[in-house]
Formats: sequence, structure tokens, C-alpha cells
Amino acid sequence: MGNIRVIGPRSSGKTTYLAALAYQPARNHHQNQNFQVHTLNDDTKQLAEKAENIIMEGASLEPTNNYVTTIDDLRVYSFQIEVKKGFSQDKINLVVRDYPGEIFEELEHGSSNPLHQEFMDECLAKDVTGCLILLTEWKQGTDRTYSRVLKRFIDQMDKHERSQDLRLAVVMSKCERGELWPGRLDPEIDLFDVHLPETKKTLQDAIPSKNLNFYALSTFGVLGRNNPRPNRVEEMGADGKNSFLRETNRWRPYGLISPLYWLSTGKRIKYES
Ligand SMILES: Nc1nc2c(ncn2[C@@H]2O[C@H](COP(=O)(O)OP(=O)(O)OP(=O)(O)O)[C@@H](O)[C@H]2O)c(=O)[nH]1
Ligand SMILES: [Mg+2]
Repeated sequence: MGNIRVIGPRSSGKTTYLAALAYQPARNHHQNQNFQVHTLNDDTKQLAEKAENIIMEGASLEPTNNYVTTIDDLRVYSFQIEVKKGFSQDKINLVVRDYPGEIFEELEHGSSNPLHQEFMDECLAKDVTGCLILLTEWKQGTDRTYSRVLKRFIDQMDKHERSQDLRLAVVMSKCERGELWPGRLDPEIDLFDVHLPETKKTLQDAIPSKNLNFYALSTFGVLGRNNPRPNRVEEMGADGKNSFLRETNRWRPYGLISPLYWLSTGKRIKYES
């Protein structure tokens, strides 16, 4: 059983990503995918139901922190994912905890909220195999901020004696954005070296290379193999931007599975989802 945590700044797409995973069983018949997802617990099944509204119709997804007052309010989602590799199949079991973005952001200046330390302790417990770190901005100044926040995160890893044995999948989310899409094929070089070099260096200086990988993810994807127009619509909602799928019957998320597969097995998959 792979315990994975998902962290990243507010609105980086964490919950949407998990909702998309949870929704996969409902559309497995759609195409000959290289993977199959099964949802294992009730929270995950409820998330799949929500996914219908969130992803397909753009109902606004409440930020994860709104309903969190104790650590037990945090949803735990569990999945079994079958990954086809040639003629064989690998099964991975995943238990994923979805944290609110505040946890990540407040690392920078420290937080007086005792819950946050509790979250950190749980995030870096010995039975956690890896963290999926979703980053999303790349405009001026962001690299600095991410880099500082991740330094604090690494300090926490040290404190919890996890700096040598916790895998980190560092992901650029929403990569269907025009400036990022061409970089998805080699995200380490074409996204992180270009847009977030300091962040990358901070991580590389502290984390053994076997435990560090870079990925690109787009939960919405683009319109087609030869049609790089984003398959999503953006709307201004009451609290900022809201995105949802543009053509639901052409939904092909990009990079959904490979970071999870690596986090849980330490092996990479060649193809992309
Ligand atoms: N363009 C684009 N937008 C996305 C993608 N995934 C999620 N979003 C949008 O990003 C916004 C925030 O998504 P959430 O999943 O709520 O983000 P979160 O990281 O869980 O945020 P917190 O719970 O506040 O930490 C929503 O409007 C989503 O529709 C994506 O792949 N591409
Ligand atoms: Mg969330």
C-alpha cells in the first residue's frame, strides 16, 4: 500500500486532480487506456460524484480548507490503479491525503496554527512513501517563493528524518497552458530549468536524485493529439478564476498516472497517459 500526500499552493489543482482520478472508473470504457482506476472507499466515491459537476460543468470546487477544522476533516482517498505494461500488469494501491494549499504557503513564514504542524507530522510520517508537489505559477518572482517554501519543507523533512527516504514528484500543473504545453515532454529541462531554476536547485541540493523527479500534469488536457488548443474554459467566478472542460467527450487528461506510479513503486512508466 503506497501512502502518498498531495501538497502545493492554493488553487494549484490538487483536489481537481484527485477528482479526475476518482472519476476514471466511470469512463474506462471510453478508450483503450493504459491504466484502470478503481476507487476503494466512500470518500473517493463521493469525490467521483462531485467530479461530474466540478470537471464537466465548472461548478466551483470549494477550497479544501473551508471545511477543515481538525485533521480528521481531511479526506483520505484510496485507489487501486492497474497499469498495463506490455503484456503484464502492475497493480498499485494508493492512499492519498489531500491537504489545503494554506499548509504549503504558510510554511514560508511559519504558522501559529497548531493544526498545521499536525498536518506536517502526518505528511512526513515514516509510512508515507512519497509526496506529490503541485506547483502552478511561473511568472516573475514565483521561483523565489517556491524555492523558499520548499527549503522550509526540506527542513521539516530533515526534522522528521525523511530527507533520504521520501520520494518527491514535483509537478507543473495545468500544463495545457500554451506556454507550457510544448515543455511537457521533458518537464525537468523545458519547464523547471526554464521557469523554476532556483526551485529545482533547492530540491536537487537536498534530495538524493533517485528520490526526485519532475513531471507535467494537466487534468483537463488539450483538444487532440494534433490540436494543442486547451480543452478548457476559464471563467471569472466570485473568488477568482474557475476552469472547466470545454469538450467533455474529448477529455484526455495529461500525466495523471505517471507521478503516482513512480511515487509508489520507484519505477518510471515510459508512455504518457
Ligand atoms: N487550466 C487548468 N485549470 C485547472 C486544472 N486543474 C484544476 N484547475 C482549476 O484550478 C482551480 C483550483 O483547483 P482546486 O483543485 O480547487 O485547487 P486546490 O489545489 O485543491 O486548492 P486548495 O484546496 O485551495 O488548496 C479550479 O478552478 C480548477 O478548475 C488544469 O489542469 N488546468
Ligand atoms: Mg483542494
